Amino acid sequence: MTWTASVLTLYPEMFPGPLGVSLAGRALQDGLWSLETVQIRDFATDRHRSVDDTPAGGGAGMVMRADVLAAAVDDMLERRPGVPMLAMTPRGRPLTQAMVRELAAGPGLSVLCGRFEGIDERLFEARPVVPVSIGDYVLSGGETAAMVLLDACVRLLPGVMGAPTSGEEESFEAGLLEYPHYTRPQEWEGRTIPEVLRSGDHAKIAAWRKARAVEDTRSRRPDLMERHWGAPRQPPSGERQDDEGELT
Ligand code: 6GU
Repeated sequence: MTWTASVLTLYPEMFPGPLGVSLAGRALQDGLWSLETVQIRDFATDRHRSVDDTPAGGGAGMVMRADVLAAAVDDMLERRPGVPMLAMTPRGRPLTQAMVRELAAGPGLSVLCGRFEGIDERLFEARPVVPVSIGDYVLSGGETAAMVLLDACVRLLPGVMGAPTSGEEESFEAGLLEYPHYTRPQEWEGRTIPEVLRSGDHAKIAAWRKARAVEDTRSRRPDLMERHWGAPRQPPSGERQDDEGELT
């Protein structure tokens, strides 16, 4: 069976969006995966087809109703038994490459896209829906987050990526950021490519790449360093200035 993504959303017209072009889009056309969208509003039961209501306890915005979402989720669980059901929300557990690998290895996934201020918490208590976040910032809705998740999964599906090995060395697969890349021209604006990369000595190149991966992970992502290596949170000597703090 084809790996299939079912997206529950109030904005089905956002899909496939960026998933319809390039690598994922070609794979979609080639039938290497499939995508369906479900309009959550179709599961509303009242005259106005409402899917949200004011937050209990007061506050800004609206909250997605548990009853309407549960009806949509139940329909999906019935139609696609055994397929993981996720919900994109900034309150979710952080998406990791390990989760992506696991999802890509399965039959596909169902993903509920949060909107408004959030989702009635009782949905997560009453249904097997796993809340997932793509990072510590707030999006206007879960749809773009679902696209991120699906992109990450689809590129791992058999036959999707050009070179089947290119997933093995990349960022996070070893718990580290990937080493830096270079290509021609050999000299650009007075900057040259590290000499070792032109040496043809594959063992030396591998050692250099590993060292750079460790160095860059230590300086940019001390959290990864700590998680995977148990390393102390301290800057290495000779840390590069441009890796500090601000994005610019
Ligand atoms: Cl999954 N949804 C929304 N709305 N914002 C997010 C997010 C998800 N992950 C990070 N920010």
